[in-house]
Amino acid sequence: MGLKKICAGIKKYNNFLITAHTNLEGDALGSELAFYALIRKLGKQGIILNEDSIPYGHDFLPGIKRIRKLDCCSSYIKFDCLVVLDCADLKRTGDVWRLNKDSKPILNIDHHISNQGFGDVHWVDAHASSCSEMVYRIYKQMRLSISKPEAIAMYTGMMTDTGSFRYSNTTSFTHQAVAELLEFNINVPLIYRYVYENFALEETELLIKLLSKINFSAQGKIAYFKLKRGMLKDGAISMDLGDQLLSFARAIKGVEVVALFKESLRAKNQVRINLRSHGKVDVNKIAAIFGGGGHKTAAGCTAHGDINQVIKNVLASIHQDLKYS
Ligand SMILES: [Mn+2]
Repeated sequence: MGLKKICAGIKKYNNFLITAHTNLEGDALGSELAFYALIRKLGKQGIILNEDSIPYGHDFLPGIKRIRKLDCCSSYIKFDCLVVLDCADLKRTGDVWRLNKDSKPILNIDHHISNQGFGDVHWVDAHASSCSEMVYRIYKQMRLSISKPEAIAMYTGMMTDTGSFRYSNTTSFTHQAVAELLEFNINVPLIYRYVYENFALEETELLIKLLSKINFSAQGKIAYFKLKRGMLKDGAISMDLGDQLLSFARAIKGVEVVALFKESLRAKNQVRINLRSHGKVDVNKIAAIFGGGGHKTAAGCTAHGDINQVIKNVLASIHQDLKYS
């Protein structure tokens, strides 16, 4: 299955429920907004709905107010097709997938290598930089014109998932797409500032505190952070802050893999794990051992159990992989 089947699917239905993964970030939001604009250009209707609320710093995205958060009224939403963006599996939508009580057809558009192809029509391209880049390709395939709001949305998605066009998922196609989007006079420095240089002072203080708690293993090849629930009692750590910790650690000479272990604020004995790699270790495979997935150089999973035991188990798997890489 692929792009053409997705386009045929879009043409077939008229009322879309559009969603993406929990812990929203630039690519989830960017692909949702660009996809919504696309179906509107085709004269169709849709609603964007997510389990989580809009993350800090993303209010600049045109049309962001249109994005709704799951609540008790959500079960009354009528749709004839569920569109799942940027999700390796259906459960990554949180509880949004449960709204599909009547088993309406599902379109699955994603770039995670761990995506097994759920849904009635799926298009999974692990070589795409981002889900936003895939939505860009739908525009091209359907010969739809792009206007400034969706150009901003897709640019933000591509920028976010490529670490500002520096990770290995950045291709010449990504740059070609971005070159076209920049024709709309997008204010790049402003987007960058909103997304990356927008820390609240309290977050900065927390970041400094957390950075000082960095741990190393495997002769400095693994760097990791253990974030206990109490450390985050002043509100959840934002994805951005987690990203800062991961980015900082992966910039240290000799570090091959970075891991962030975070005790869940929602459920006891649940640990969220974020992994980054320079490529020697396939962190998608490591995450898969613990029921998660993602990309070769960026992946995540949720493990159950005591955080110290979880750290021990995950580090053992990474050690094993380092030995053979
Ligand atoms: Mn993505």
